[in-house]
Order: sequence, then C-alpha cells, then structure tokens
Amino acid sequence: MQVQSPVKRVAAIHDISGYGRTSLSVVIPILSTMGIKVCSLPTALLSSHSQYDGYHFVDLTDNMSAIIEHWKKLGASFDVIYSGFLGSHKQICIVEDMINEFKTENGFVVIDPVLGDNGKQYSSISNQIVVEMRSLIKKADIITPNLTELFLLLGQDYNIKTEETEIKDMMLKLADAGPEIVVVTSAPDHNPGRQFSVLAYNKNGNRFWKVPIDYIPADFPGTGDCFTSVLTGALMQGDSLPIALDRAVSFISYGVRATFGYKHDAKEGILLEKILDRLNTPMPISSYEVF
Ligand code: PXL
Repeated sequence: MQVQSPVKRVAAIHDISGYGRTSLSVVIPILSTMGIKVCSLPTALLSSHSQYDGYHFVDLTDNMSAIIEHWKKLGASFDVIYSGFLGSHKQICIVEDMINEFKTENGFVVIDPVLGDNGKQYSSISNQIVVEMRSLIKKADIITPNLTELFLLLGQDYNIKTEETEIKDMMLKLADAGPEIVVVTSAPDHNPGRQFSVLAYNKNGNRFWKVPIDYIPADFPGTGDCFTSVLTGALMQGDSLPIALDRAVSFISYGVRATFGYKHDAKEGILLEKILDRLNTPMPISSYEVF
C-alpha cells in the first residue's frame, strides 16, 4: 500500500548555486516555508550563479539517472514535478523521463524554461537547449517564461515594445502546443503609470489574467525562480490561479523593495531571509485583473 505523505512533495530539478540567490537556494526555503517538502534532483553544483564571472561548475548530469533509479526503488511519489535551469540535451531527456515516470493524475508539472533575460540568451544556454526546451514544455501543465524566454520559445526576435494583444497571441500559441497554463512574468504594460505586468492564460476556462507589477529600477538575479516557486507553492496549497499569481507578484515586489534600500550587490539577489515569513501572512490586497 502506498502511504500518502501528510506533507505535499515536489521533485525539484534545478542546479544549486552557492553564492547568489537562484535555483535550489531559493526553491527550497520558499517551498519549505510554505509547508511543502522539496526533494531535490540537482542538475549541477556552481560556486555562484552564472552571472558572476569565473564561476566553478560541477556537472551532475551523470548522477541524475542513478538518483531517479533509487527514488523508483524507494517507491517515491511526488505531487508536483518542477524543473528550472537545464544545461544539456541529456538533462532535458532526464526531465522528460521523470515526467513520464512520476507524473500522477492529480499532480502537475511546472517547467520554468530558464533560457535568458533582458532580451539575451544566458551565456551558458546553447541554441540546441533552446530548441529542445520548445519540445520539453509540451509536457508541462504550467510554464513561466519571462518575456525574453517567450520570444526564444517561439523562435521570434525579442521586442520589448510588443503590445499586449500580440503577447496574448503568443501565449495562445504556446498553450496550443501543450501546457494548460502559460504565465509571462515580465510583459511590458503600455497603460499609463505602468511598466510591467505578469500575464497568464489558462486554457481551462479560456481566461487571461493580469497582475500589474510595482516597478522598482533594480535587477536582482533569481527573482524568476522565486516567482515560480511561490506560484507553485500557492497552487499546491489550493489557491486559485489568479490568487497564486497575486501572492507571487506581491512577494517578489516586497522582496525587491526590502532589498533595494540597502547598500547591497544586486547580483546577490533579493534578501530572501528578511522576507520569508511573509509567505505565511495574509495578503494585504489582491490586485489581479481579468483582461
Ligand atoms: O535564475 C535562473 C538561474 C538559475 N541557475 C543559474 C543561473 C540562473 C540565472 O542567472 O545562472 C546557474
């Protein structure tokens, strides 16, 4: 008999970077704080995230299959499979196998297609990874590209000035390929007084949602990982999609605001430890819109 865990479980397939707040070093604290158990399948060990020069990198690809085999022997099961930064063809195949093996009827798969930011592909991401990510996302229930990744997934040239109607079409195209929910984490918002919004499309109900972002002129690596982790945790806690989006936007905004006022190297990411307890306090206001 398979005994159900009293705490929900996520299989988290990301790298672990020692310095700077990205990937597993934000996924684990955020989901743990939200009462969710993270079972890590690390893809690589880095001395720091890849936006620092000269980082040391240990590829763990050749150990991933052995970890999965052991999990199978243990009879492990997961409510959610959540992948992020993937660095090779082999890792993409392994995530596909993980989904085939472990996805359950009531569970879901979140793929954060980490490929680039600010209009540029990350230096460590090859064109082959971009092509393969286009195929991997078909297996996801939820994907969370930023604007750069949205363009890369569709093979289109980046354009920061893209209108919302065009972004809607792009989200529909990606949803057609497989995922039920497409979330674009940094869509330009041309309405007066606004800079960016999070946009989401849910095939189930055929609805678009929008949560305006409170803009601060700062760029902290890892906020995308924090966003998708809070979104995943909120959905696992039973929130609706728009409330989960609201909670993720509000947490990241608070993190950016709490960090911005300090003399602090932005590359280190947001000061997560200062704000983690916010994940367990009621949200002050909800700001989602239906559009
Ligand atoms: O935040 C995405 C991310 C994940 N993992 C590594 C990264 C980055 C972004 O820079 O370098 C190693």
